[in-house]
Amino acid sequence: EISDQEWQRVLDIWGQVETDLPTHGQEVIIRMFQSHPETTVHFPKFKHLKTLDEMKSSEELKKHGTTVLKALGRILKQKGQHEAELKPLAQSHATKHKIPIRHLEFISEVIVAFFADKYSADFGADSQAAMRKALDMFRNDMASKYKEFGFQG
Ligand code: HKL
Ligand code: NA
Repeated sequence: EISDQEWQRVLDIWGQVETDLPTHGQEVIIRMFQSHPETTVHFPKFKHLKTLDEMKSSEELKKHGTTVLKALGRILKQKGQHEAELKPLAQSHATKHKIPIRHLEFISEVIVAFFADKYSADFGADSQAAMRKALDMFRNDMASKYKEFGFQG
């Protein structure tokens, strides 16, 4: 159960993230690739990006990061009432991209750690805990939907 105050904390930090989605999105994807290199297997289109500089220079990577954060923001703003937003996302990640739940856990960890680094003053322990709860809920609901689509994740 996520309280109104916890959702408020989540959406407060999201307001800051939304001031520059491309930069935040790029950083999330790059940190995920670097801390969990096995996540790169899902992206043949980024296979040519070997170095950090190459990743940073890729407009396509930045664009992908932007759309991911846009989609995540749309979901978080539903404050748990996200069935309509989640279903098509779960379907594509289960049946088309075949993304293990474990990898959703990686990106969740990366998001919390990155925001904690970047917004140390405005994203303290309570806000981090609230964001973790929201991302846990997102992931649990993705996992249930995965099963409906016949993917064990
Ligand atoms: N993706 C998300 C969100 C996530 C924070 C969790 C999210 C939100 N995705 O070709 C595509 C691939 C996508 C998308 C198009 C692809 C490969 C892929 N995604 C991989 C992943 C991984 C594996 C590292 C993880 C952890 C992850 C997590 C949102 Fe993800 N993704 C898309 C999207 C949207 C922007 C698109 C799909 C659009 C869609 O499904 O429309 C019905
Ligand atoms: Na994309």
